[in-house]
Amino acid sequence: MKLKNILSKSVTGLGAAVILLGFSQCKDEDFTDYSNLTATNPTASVEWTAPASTTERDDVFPFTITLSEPQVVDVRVNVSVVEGGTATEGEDFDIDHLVIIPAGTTMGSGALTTYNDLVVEGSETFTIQIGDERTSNVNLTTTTYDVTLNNFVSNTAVAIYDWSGTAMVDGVERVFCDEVDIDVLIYDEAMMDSGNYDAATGDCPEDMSFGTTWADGTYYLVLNLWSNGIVPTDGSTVTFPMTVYLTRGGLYNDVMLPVDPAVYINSDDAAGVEKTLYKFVKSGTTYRFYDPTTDELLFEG
Ligand SMILES: [Ca+2]
Ligand SMILES: [Ca+2]
Repeated sequence: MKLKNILSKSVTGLGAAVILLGFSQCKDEDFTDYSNLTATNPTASVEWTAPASTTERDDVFPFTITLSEPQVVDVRVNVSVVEGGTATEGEDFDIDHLVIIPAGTTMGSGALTTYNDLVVEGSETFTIQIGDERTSNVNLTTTTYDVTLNNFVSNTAVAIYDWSGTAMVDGVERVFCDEVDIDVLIYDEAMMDSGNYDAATGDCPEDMSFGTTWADGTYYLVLNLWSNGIVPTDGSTVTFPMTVYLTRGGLYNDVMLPVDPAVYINSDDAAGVEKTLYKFVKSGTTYRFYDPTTDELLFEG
């Protein structure tokens, strides 16, 4: 063998030994690193006082998901609405659909938001599920929560007194709301003015609230003509009919109460004339309207 070849083989052998040594060292290092990166298999627990049964209202019900130990990757937990409920997501409630527990931490949070409304309806239900088959890197028992939203009923009823309309007077169209100011006064059982002037303004229509601030008892709702700018020159009579609507959030909407035409205010009436529209009896949160002449019950609710 020529000297040149021997030297060459020796150099090659030395190089191979160095490479082997280096590879061996790298392998040890890699093993150590991978060992540190190995994900553990933590458990997750949900803490949530879900509103099993609640009157619908604007509220937030937060929940948290806690890991037994932090992870090197984000843990993602899906939250879903189980099909079959009668409540409508986006109208009656909203729910966070994804909870992320960031890498290196042990807690993520989400919330259920419920909404109040004045819609007349029954109770509504829905079911929230936390966790599903997509949950990875964590042991989480999928849990469902049933929620019942009971219909909200307002304690306040609102009456609208409306005499809007028009009439041709002396060849000109006249607008009642513009020229006739009617108030609705509240008299007590002894026919004394109660001093509640909610419906004694310049508005047309007028509105009045019946609520828990009223003492139980009997009242009279009295039409009062404040001013009238419509007086036909030929002495004829123009009638300003009154329409009454009653609304109570969650219970009824725009119920039209009967009005005896005998109490309509006319162009012949002088300012200050009064005509009794209803007898009204408040008993707790039950409101009753009676014909003031016959005492017939016209509406209760
Ligand atoms: Ca409702
Ligand atoms: Ca008025």
